[in-house]
Amino acid sequence: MGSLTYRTAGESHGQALISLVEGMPAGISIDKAFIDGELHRRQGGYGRGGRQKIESDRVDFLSGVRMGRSIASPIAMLIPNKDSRLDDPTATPPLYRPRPGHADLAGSVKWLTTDCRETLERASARETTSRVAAGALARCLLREFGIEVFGFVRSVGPAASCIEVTQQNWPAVRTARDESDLYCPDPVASEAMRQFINEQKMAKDTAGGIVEAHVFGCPIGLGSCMTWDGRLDSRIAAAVVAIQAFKGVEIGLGFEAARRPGSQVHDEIGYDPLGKDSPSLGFTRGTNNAGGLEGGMTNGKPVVVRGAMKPISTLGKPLKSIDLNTKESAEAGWERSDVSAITAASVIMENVIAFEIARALLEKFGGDSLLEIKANYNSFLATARKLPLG
Ligand code: EPS
Repeated sequence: MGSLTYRTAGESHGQALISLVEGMPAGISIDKAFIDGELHRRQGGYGRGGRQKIESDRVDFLSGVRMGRSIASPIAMLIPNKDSRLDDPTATPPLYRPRPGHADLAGSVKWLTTDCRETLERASARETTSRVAAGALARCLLREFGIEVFGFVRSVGPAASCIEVTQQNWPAVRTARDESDLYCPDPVASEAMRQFINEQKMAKDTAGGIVEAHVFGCPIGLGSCMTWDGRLDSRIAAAVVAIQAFKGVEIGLGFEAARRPGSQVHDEIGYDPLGKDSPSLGFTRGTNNAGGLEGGMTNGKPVVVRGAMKPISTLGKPLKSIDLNTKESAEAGWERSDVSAITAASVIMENVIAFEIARALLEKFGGDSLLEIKANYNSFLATARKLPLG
């Protein structure tokens, strides 16, 4: 059995988006309603553009799932594009004026064309539909082990929420998030975010922000400090920065840790025998500044990640650019777009992190079927609970 991986295919206005997941073990109950629900959430939220009124993203399983369960073969998911018009040159005209911030300029030079459309169709964040499908599929596996992922919008421009998310309060916080069209559980901050987005819309400008995700229920020891690419923090960081328009990632305290002395950063260790049957085996930490990861491995505390998304690069009031054919100064091109896609970003980040956690879980406890993996998982925890081994 190989490791859990996924690939995506599809252009923004091509026929469809595809997500191909390999390495999913047999016997996982596939919750299509949950996957479609995550796709629906990705499409929603305040500040999105006209495209989301056209599409109603849902997966069709082409392979790998039989009667609602995985059968270990590659799982191909198809999400059709209703706004499919890539082969019609009048409906998808060439774009010669690259948008600052987008892939347009670098891609056009790289692929030796002056038509930015050839790059932008694939660079578009529409592709994140496929990533959410893969991550939501991986969450069907994680749920079997009591691992849950929760993401929300922490800030938009200068409007930020100070809400604290804990192992105890997160289900209530999630309910509050689901009541907000800013995907932010804090109503006062949501209102400030809405205002900031409105201001940018009026000014024909765009807004970015910070999204945050928490993973609950990971056993100790996912990932590894033995190889650089086995470190789970590096894999999570790579998956997050690979999301369109993301420019930064923080784990736990993140950059703030660099400003504090060690005594105010590291999480003191204790032990509570009452917790010995939990995935954290009774080890307690006074704080979680490490964001659940030490030495590139889960330490039993929630994994906490933040990602910074820059503002959308298609501006209603375009920035200065050039015409790639004439090299003369010109305004950047305009395409239908969003004022802010920060709500979508929170859903995308949540799901790409889930995929990395699922991959690491299978690396540690892997087997061909859910039953085998559960046996490995339970046997590891039972042995770890007996430490020191005689
Ligand atoms: C998106 C679909 C796109 C854009 C947006 C995200 O659809 P269209 O180009 O047809 O309006 O709204 O893409 C970008 C922000 C981008 O830079 O390309 C989606 O489904 O998320």
